[in-house]
Amino acid sequence: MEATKPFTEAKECLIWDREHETMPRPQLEKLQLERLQQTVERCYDRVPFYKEKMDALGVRPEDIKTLKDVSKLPFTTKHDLRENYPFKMFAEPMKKVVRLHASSGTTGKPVVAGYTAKDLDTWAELMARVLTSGGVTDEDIVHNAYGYGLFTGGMGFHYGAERTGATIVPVSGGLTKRQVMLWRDFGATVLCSTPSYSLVLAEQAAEMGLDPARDLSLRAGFFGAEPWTLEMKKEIEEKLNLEAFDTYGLTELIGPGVSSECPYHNGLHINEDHFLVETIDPDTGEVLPPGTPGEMVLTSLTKEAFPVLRFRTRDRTVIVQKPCACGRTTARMQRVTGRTDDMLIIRGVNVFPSQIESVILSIPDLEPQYVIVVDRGSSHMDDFEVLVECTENLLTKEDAAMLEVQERLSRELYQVLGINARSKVVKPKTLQRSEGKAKRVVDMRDINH
Ligand code: DLL
Repeated sequence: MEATKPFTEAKECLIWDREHETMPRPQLEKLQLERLQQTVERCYDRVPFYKEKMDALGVRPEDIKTLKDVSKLPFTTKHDLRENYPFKMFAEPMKKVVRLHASSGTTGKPVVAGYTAKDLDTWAELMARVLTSGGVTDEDIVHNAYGYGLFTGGMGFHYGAERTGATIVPVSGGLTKRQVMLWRDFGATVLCSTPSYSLVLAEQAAEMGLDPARDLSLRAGFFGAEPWTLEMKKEIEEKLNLEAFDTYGLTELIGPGVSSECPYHNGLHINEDHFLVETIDPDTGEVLPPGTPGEMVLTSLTKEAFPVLRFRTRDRTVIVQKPCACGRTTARMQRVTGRTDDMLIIRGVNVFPSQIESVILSIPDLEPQYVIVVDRGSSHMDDFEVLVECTENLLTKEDAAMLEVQERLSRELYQVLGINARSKVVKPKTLQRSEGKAKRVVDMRDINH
């Protein structure tokens, strides 16, 4: 895990809910068990899907006597949630549901999340924890560029920031030039956005002749909703002159607010009093001991409208239970390196987009704007191409320089992946930008063949 120095050394680490975030473990586990038992009972009694699944496994709510007994419960998958679209997973009548959000599913039906008034209150509390763990107080101006709407990012950060007393600027994604003007004019100190959109904003600021260190007041950013490497983090911190905090969550569990980094940057603290975490082997479903890499599985412990048992996130991480120097006792997850279903199999080799991103960002003449295209060639061999933008600086050099960078990229991709990739260095600002989550992989194999 990375370890960098706390960003405000003079300031003690701020904690929003000291009682829960620093609770001694035995007490925390007791609270988790009570909440787990209540959640299982609620699911069994109110959600036919869970009753059927639990009956089929021969498990009843009263069988949950310890936290380990969670492994007796059935998993919930994205597929299960889609099958029960839109409201069949809800444990409360619609009369009690005061808000709906939905995942940004590009294929098929989205996953729909319902919230009671109490769920919204819990969520705002969790988001206040997230922002406070990055040093946000009522003196901050929070520029929120996460999309508002069905996506949970915008409203999640919005109500969390309000709860801390900070001034929230609800900009949402898009109209990039205007965003940069508002950054400067309002004196935003905190940015909330996807990592990829923060780079689009940085690019725009540079185009407008702004130097973040001189002209902007940003000092912290909360980035999540998509995988991003440590190299990407460094790039964002340098380009925007701020400290980047990794923040994680998902629609199925609540939205953002599941876990977030503290100033020690050694993993994301999981809000364990609200979410029970396990790691499993994605192939066998077997529960793995803490410290072992695997797929993260989450159970909601306090949700009323849309409780979820053992949700298979598909996100790959490692859970660490050691206490942290910030004072929190909650377990930490390492930054998510990718999803188990993001893995590309190219000519029989497993390739993770994050490996490619690391290689690109280790080459100084390349920008963090890239796209990976996989197709099936005429000989039925997978064709694999990586397109990356170069810096303006490289353009000023001779043509040979561009070719040299391209060759270096191909060589280093081969060293890391063990297969040949065609790499193509393109001019700056030619690849498509996104206002939310970036689309880095275009896999034509399923579409064309
Ligand atoms: O992305 C919620 C969110 C909004 C999180 C704003 C953080 C900030 P979904 O659209 O349901 O919810 O997508 C959830 O995004 O399963 C991960 O694969 C990925 N993801 C979320 N945060 C991170 C992160 C929101 N910090 C899916 N690092 C999750 C890596 C992340 N991947």
